[in-house]
Amino acid sequence: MPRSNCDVMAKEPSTNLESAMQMLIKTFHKYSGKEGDKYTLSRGELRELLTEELGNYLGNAQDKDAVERVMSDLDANNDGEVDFTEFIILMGALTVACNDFFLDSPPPKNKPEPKSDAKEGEKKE
Ligand SMILES: [Ca+2]
Ligand SMILES: [Ca+2]
Repeated sequence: MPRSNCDVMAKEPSTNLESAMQMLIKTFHKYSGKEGDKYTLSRGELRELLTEELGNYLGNAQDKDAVERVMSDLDANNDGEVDFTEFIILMGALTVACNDFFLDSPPPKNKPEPKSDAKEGEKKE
């Protein structure tokens, strides 16, 4: 794996996006380190992460079936654990879903019209 720019973890993030990356990594390890393999989420760890960190998005994460579903969706290599790559796919999918919602929202009213007709005729060649 290329590691060239991964020193982002070694220093203070200077942009929102860098902080977001750090938060994803830190949040994953906060839960993955609780039991079993330090670097993967067991079912229990996944449930805890979902309920404590993503309660707003996955309202029914307390529901055991919901956790099972997320787990089987995410566990691409079927080892019963969610590793960081599998976790980041969930975060990507959720972020895409949020972005779709953003795109579907009606634009605010009173959108200023761009005035592009001021120089009509000037560009004819
Ligand atoms: Ca673990
Ligand atoms: Ca897995």
